[in-house]
Amino acid sequence: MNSAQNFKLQQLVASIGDQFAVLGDFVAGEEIQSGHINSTFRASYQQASGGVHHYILQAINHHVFKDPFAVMRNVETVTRHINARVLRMKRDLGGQTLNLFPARAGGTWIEDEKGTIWRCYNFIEGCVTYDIVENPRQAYQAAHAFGAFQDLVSDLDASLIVETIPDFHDTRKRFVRLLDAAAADVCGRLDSVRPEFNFILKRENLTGLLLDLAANGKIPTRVTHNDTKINNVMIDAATDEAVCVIDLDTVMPGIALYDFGDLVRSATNPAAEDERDLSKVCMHMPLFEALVEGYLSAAGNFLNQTEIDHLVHSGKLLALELGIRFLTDHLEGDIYFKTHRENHNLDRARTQLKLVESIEEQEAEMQAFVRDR
Ligand code: ADP
Ligand code: GN1
Ligand code: MG
Repeated sequence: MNSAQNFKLQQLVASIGDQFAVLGDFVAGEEIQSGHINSTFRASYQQASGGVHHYILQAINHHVFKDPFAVMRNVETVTRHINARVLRMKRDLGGQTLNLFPARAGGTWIEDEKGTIWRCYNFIEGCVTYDIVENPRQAYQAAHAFGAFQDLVSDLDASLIVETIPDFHDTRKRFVRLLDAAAADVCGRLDSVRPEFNFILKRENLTGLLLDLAANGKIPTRVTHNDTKINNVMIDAATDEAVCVIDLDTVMPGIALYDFGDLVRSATNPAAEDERDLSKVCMHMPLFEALVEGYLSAAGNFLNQTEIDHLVHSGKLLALELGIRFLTDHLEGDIYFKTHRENHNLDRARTQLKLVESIEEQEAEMQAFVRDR
């Protein structure tokens, strides 16, 4: 970044931060690059008493979230519920929870001159997010945290939550949208992605299994997180303990298995989500085992047997679903996920499909681990 760009960034962060009830004098702002959807900044403020306070300032992506006000109402409901429950339980879940800071003009958000909605969160201190899990302890901790999150919101009145992205995990509809994108082929990219496209076509039968089980009442609808990617949980930098689940924009009624499946696809792969060398991409068994143990240690007492029987399937399904979504975005001209290089969504789609393949190869072993544990 050159100095003119940095000057603009500092001005932007300071002017947004100014509109929230933050304490101290603005020192610096920096953009946080992880995350494919919102624009996220860390703002630092010097305190009169010495020391520096950090805050998160985040612009909601209104191309993805068509009703950002509904997103904010959901986030208010969910954070209030979680904070009340954590307080009631008199249990310190790692000491930090996510809180919205009020805007000086009232409410929990501000609107900038372009009509973008911004919010301010407490910065979860001493923690980091990982795009790639480094060891089984982190996987165990992350899965435990998302299981505990599902437990915390299990008594939240689902009618208070707006479905901010309808059919978010409806893999069958995601599949149909891919077919539509391929038929339209607006960027003329279909011919160059035939192997990936055909790989997905062959697996159409996977897309409806959980939807059918839910429709038949075999698995319940719960309030779930719906975006349990490994970098959506803050992990203590010193102890590797999961401290706080973040990115609450997609908390909606859903299926618990989607949360577990998203963990499998994002936390068992020792390579990056956009790794170009596919020989590095695989489902790593020790990480899967840690996820199962961590998740069931928090969620095992409320999941039913059908849910437990489909833990492995959920990993395969979510990798396929993300493969479908990234390939669709590639065909549609990169209009949904943030991209940083040419063919970025295609590279991401390829890693997800490689993961599907890797899970297929190890499915029997994974299933045996869940059964015999
Ligand atoms: P996106 O929807 O774009 O993924 P996130 O809410 O996940 O946005 O935020 C992006 C990144 O910003 C996270 O992966 C994390 O590294 C960082 N982040 C977000 N909220 C906080 C917070 N309250 N404290 C510290 N870091 C945060
Ligand atoms: C997005 O916002 P982020 O980066 O945590 C996406 C998820 C995908 C993920 C893939 C609202 O998550 O659904 O699984 O990218 N979020 C939304 O990396 O679409
Ligand atoms: Mg995120």
